[in-house]
Amino acid sequence: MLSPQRAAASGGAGDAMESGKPGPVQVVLVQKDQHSFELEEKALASILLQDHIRELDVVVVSVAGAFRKGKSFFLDFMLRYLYFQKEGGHSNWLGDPEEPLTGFSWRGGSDPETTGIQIWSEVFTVEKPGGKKVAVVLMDTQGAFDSQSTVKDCATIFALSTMTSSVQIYNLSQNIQEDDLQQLQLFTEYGRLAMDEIFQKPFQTLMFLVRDWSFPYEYNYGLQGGMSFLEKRLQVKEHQHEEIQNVRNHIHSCFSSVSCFLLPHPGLQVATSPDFDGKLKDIASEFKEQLQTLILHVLNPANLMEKEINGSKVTCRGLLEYFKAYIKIYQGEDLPHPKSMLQATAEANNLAAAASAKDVYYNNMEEVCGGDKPYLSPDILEEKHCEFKQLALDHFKKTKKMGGKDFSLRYQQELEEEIKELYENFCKHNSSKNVFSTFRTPAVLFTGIVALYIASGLTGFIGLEVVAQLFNCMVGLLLIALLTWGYIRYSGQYRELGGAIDSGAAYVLEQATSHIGNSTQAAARDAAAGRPPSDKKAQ
Ligand SMILES: Nc1nc2c(ncn2[C@@H]2O[C@H](COP(=O)(O)OP(=O)(O)OP(=O)(O)O)[C@@H](O)[C@H]2O)c(=O)[nH]1
Ligand SMILES: [Mg+2]
Repeated sequence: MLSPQRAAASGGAGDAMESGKPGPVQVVLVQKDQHSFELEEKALASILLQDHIRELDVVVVSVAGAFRKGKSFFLDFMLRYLYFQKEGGHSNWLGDPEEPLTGFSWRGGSDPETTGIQIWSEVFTVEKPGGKKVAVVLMDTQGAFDSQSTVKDCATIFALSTMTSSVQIYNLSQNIQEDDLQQLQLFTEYGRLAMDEIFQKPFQTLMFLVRDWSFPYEYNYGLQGGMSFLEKRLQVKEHQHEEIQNVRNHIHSCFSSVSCFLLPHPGLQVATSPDFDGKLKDIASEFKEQLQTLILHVLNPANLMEKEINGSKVTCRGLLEYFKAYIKIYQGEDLPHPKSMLQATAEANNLAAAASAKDVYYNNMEEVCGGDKPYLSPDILEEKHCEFKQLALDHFKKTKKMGGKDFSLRYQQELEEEIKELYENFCKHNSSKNVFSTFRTPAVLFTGIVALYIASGLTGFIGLEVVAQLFNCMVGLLLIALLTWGYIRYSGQYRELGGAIDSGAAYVLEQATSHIGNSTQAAARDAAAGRPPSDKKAQ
């Protein structure tokens, strides 16, 4: 027999595996600086693949919630119960009043203690009323909302523990607040996202555990009071705002069963004394009474629900595989990043403002050079672009947005990029409306044919037969090019060949115009150089 009191020192989760004594084992490791997660596969396998339990259906009881709210402390009492049950189960399982509480590492103070996900190295076998043996695993989790974890970190821990447990105890302090429900909604949605092909409710039992309940005169301590309180809190009424209704419907749609337990305050010694080490004598008797009821309820063999995924029960061996699969999903980049409410709202504000500013630009440009508008000179088009771009940017800046100036600058830059792309498209569309540009290629080819034809006639007339023949050949070639171009435009086939003819014609035109331009400039220069010096002076 091994009780947690004699278990491995609760300092290092992982020591338990080396020392051979039962203790907490780190199964999900969090790198707080890098915000990354790792599965300690070997440690998890050495627990879940033990011969006597690997093929048993598994029951996983997990406790999750905000940091510093007595989660590990509560789990240690569950351990006590399970060890006393294992010994033969006498009634006073709470133990000796002088015995300090050990097991999962817990302590006073304001800084977080548990990190990642830990499970107890000893898996308990419990016989259910029908005689079926199940394996019970206890899971402790890192407290949410500490100052080092991002929303994504907290959501990942909560989601992973909810996905791998059959009973998730959501540990809350004093009350069930709307923000508690909203966080639960966000975290469970993050979990649901990672599970593909869910045919039923994705998660099993959720128990709201309200610590330090101070209103027993409204709702009694315990399960009954808790259930009436929860019913009131999760009520969906018609006149409620959609947002309030959504949260409640989401919770009901995610868990097959939802319950609530109201636990009294454990006394000032527990909450405030730096010397408190878990001795029963220092704990308020009302708390101990309700704690016993709670643990007997959660760990009652009749209430132990085997872990099910998509309707089939999971064995210890299966649980290891699920752990491996789920952690991979959270390590990948496929899932969206859950964000703080402010950040998500600020992003949505900025995106909406940018979209509406883009509309301002687009609609105004459409008015000027849209599909049914005639060709516009490129200079005027650019002028209009600058005017409407400024209008759009003013609209973006004017719209009220959360998140501050620096934050919105990023979205403004993106908006400018998008406007630039739109402008390029408008330019292309506009130039395609230019009649000359449409007929540029045939015009160039036709001019070439006429010029070469005349040249062939002239050279033939002065007796240069060979040169005339050469010109005739070139006329033939250009004629073929013209006909081919016409066929390609008509049929839409061989577009690459059509493109080559177009760029050839464009090149010839460019050369010809630049040549003409150069010779005009040279003529002007010559004319200027030929002027008498007196003229220059006179100027
Ligand atoms: N007020 C109050 N304090 C409690 C209760 N249960 C335990 N504590 C005290 O809360 C402190 C933190 O206990 P832990 O079990 O380490 O808390 P935790 O939620 O596991 O904390 P993290 O691991 O940091 O997330 C200890 O000083 C306990 O004595 C309770 O029901 N009410
Ligand atoms: Mg803890």
